[in-house]
Amino acid sequence: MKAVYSPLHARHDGGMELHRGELVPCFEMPSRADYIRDAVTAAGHGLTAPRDFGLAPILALHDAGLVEFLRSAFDQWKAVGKDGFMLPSGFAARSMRQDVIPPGVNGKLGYYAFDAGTPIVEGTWDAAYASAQCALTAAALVAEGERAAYALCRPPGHHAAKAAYGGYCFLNNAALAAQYLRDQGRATVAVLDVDYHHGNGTQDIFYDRADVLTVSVHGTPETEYPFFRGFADETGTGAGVGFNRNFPLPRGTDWDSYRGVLDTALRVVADFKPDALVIALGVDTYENDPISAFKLKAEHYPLIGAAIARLGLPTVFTQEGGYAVAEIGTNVAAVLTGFEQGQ
Ligand code: FKS
Ligand code: ZN
Repeated sequence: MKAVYSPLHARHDGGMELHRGELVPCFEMPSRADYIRDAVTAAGHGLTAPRDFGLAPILALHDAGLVEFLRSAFDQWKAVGKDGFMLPSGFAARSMRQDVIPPGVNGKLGYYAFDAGTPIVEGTWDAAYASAQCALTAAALVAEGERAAYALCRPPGHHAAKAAYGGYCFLNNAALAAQYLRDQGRATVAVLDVDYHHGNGTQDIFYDRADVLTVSVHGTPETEYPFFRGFADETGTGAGVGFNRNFPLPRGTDWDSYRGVLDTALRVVADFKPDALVIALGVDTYENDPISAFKLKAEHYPLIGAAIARLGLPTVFTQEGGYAVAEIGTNVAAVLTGFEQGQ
């Protein structure tokens, strides 16, 4: 399948993130995309550049204030004499006002961010915008008749909510792909998120809608990031009740326990009878991932791809997480190859 890739991803090189009480070099680093690009190319998936769909699809899903902040954040940072990378130092948590958007850049950081692990640098907007265009382009390829397409999105997207960014994510690439397919006449679309972390942003964006089913299989928020979303009792609101499903799993989950839950999640998707599918593809479920705690092995990624293919749906893959950098490319390529061989 075609792999949509932009070298602009490299403009986002975050520097340091706050991780378990320490500032450490970002796990979400540019070389991730280089490894993936090389491995998917070697596996025979031809690279293609993104088209430019502009800001309209982004503004259709994300709050205009968030988008404007992401666009201008680093300029505001420079205007107060700063350089390097931006992290928030105070959040609009319980007891704090949500209805006042702070005028200053440090206040805005804490207003729009939900963690201190997602630095913004000078090139972040360019990279996030290009990443979103990669997802939209992959969706367009599928809308135009390809069975499947892969968007090599970096930065990732599934934590980015309507009006908040975090978890290394700024714009929700998977949600943009799903909405694009809706806009091209697919009446119903499912998003299945197999990243190690709960896809809280995608859930947020579609939480009150019945036309886009969101399903996520992930490390339990009892112990895992993003901690405050991803529980099984989050099933949707209003018209969306029943159209969000979460499958939290404990640390240490291996393939034998994972496969049955993946099958259940795939059955939920199949029962919805969607016209198209978006897979939020993280390979941080891998046993050697430095920030995650599942125990999947390289041999399991083709099986995931084949199981997804058996749904028989037009499918867009968006790249999400995976931090065992040297193995990330082969694991991603294995999913895509498994999909093609399993279809
Ligand atoms: C800060 C605390 C924990 C956040 C983990 C983010 C995981 C991101 C991801 C994505 F797909 F979005 F990239 N870090 N150090 O893997 O879900
Ligand atoms: Zn993840």
